[in-house]
Amino acid sequence: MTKTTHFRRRSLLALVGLVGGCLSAVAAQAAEPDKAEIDALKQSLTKYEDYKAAIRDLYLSTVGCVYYSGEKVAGAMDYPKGAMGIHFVNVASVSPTPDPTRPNVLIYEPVDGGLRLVAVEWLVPLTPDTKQPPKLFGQTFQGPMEGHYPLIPAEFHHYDLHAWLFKDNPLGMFSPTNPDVKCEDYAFPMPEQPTKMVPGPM
Ligand SMILES: [Cu+2]
Repeated sequence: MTKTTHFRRRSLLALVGLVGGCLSAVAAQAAEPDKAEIDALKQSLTKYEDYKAAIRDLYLSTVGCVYYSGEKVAGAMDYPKGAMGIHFVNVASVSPTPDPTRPNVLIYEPVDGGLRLVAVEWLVPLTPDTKQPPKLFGQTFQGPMEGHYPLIPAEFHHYDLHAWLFKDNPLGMFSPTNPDVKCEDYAFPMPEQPTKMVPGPM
């Protein structure tokens, strides 16, 4: 091979690498949530750092601190080892069209005898009119799945999306479980089996 062809090949490879890099940057951007939107949402929810404010707005505690062993079960959700924490659910706000400014669930972690706001969650019921999984912040909801028994009836077939707005999650902001959330040292730890999936829209 002459020096020139060698050089050309290298520049071509570099160019291909550059184009590839740009394309993957675009793809990553599509899935990346809008930071300003997330910041505004966090800001609007900081009042719920006081769980009593959440209760006054009818986000009601489901008491158990939910966590998963990371066990893989066929036909069930793939929940990495970690906790979801204590869900405070505003049932009346649940609708087929999720409101990005109003999550249906506030999630608390038991810390030093108190409750620390760590995450929020949207629940979207699966209905005969469901055409596709809902999306918020560029994220596709997980599911459809049964309700998270025993704290939610199994018959509540739904999609859901978690967002760890108030505590870092090494698995990512939208991972369902957070390995850094602990349910030990709390009166009502609630180990759960990964939730069963159900057939989606036909
Ligand atoms: Cu949850």
